[in-house]
Amino acid sequence: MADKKTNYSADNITALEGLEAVRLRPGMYIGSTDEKGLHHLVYEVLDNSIDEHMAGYCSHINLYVNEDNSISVTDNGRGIPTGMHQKLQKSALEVVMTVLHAGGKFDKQTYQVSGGLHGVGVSCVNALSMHLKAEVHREGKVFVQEYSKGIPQTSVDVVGETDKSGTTITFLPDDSIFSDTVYSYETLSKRLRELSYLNKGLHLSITDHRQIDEEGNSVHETFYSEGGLLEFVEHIDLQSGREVLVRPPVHVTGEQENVIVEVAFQYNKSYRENIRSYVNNINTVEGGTHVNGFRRAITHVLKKYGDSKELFSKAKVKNQ
Ligand code: 0RA
Repeated sequence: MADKKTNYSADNITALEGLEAVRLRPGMYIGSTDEKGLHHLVYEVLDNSIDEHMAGYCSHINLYVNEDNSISVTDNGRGIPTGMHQKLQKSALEVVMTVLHAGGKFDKQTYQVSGGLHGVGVSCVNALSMHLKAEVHREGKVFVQEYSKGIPQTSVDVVGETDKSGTTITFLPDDSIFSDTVYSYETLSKRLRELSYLNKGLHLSITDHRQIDEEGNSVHETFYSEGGLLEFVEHIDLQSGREVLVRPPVHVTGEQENVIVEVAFQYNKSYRENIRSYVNNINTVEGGTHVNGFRRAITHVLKKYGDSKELFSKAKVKNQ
């Protein structure tokens, strides 16, 4: 058996190599290094907090765009574990933040998973940040660790006491990697609104410290949906001004083999269908078997009903 010391340094090298790979080919991990990739960093961090909501432990997630275009995401979940990771002999927090694919959760058996576009985890965000600070409130203590380009600059330090639990991640994207380092309020708030409909019962907020209103307050919005998808469908028709024919939207949900499926739809006076599909909070713009399945099912049901009532044969006679 190899001794502990050798293993420890070997693990360290692996972690560094992983982060170096991310910095060498960021596109492979976050899609691109343009404005899209820049925003993807935020979505990746949000994902971890949303997972915590899906697990039933987090009700509030706040996003802050700071004056220097750094981002803070806070949640009131259980907090990233800070205890010793037995195998790697370092704080679990450091493992989550620095080991590629360690991810937010150590076991992904839980069936609800909010996936980032590439689902690469917060360590990628860390690797691509000039500076990142993780602050965890857990078990009565406040833990902090700071990193630069993914490399720890401090140990996991206890900096105070707390009666709350949760995680705050603050990061400044590396301007030697990203062609654009200015966050778009519109893009971020649009995503938060969407996430609130996709995750009913979750309170989300955005605060932009770069934009101060007449009263001296930072621009701020909150998003919350009690009805989830049903309200999303109502919102989409309301926003586009399309006249709704049947209220409220049809809303169906079911679960099979640990896969939860939810559908909401309504008819309006337009002749164009407008389908939006998501898998694990991600907009599947090219559709997929989930969308095809829905189409088949609704066509089947309407045809069966129409046939049984002889609606189609009657309609045909009328048209001749
Ligand atoms: C692993 C295990 C547990 C929580 C988390 C990760 C966690 C990660 C993130 C990332 C952002 N916010 C987060 N909140 C929680 C559960 C540990 C336990 O049993 O208490």
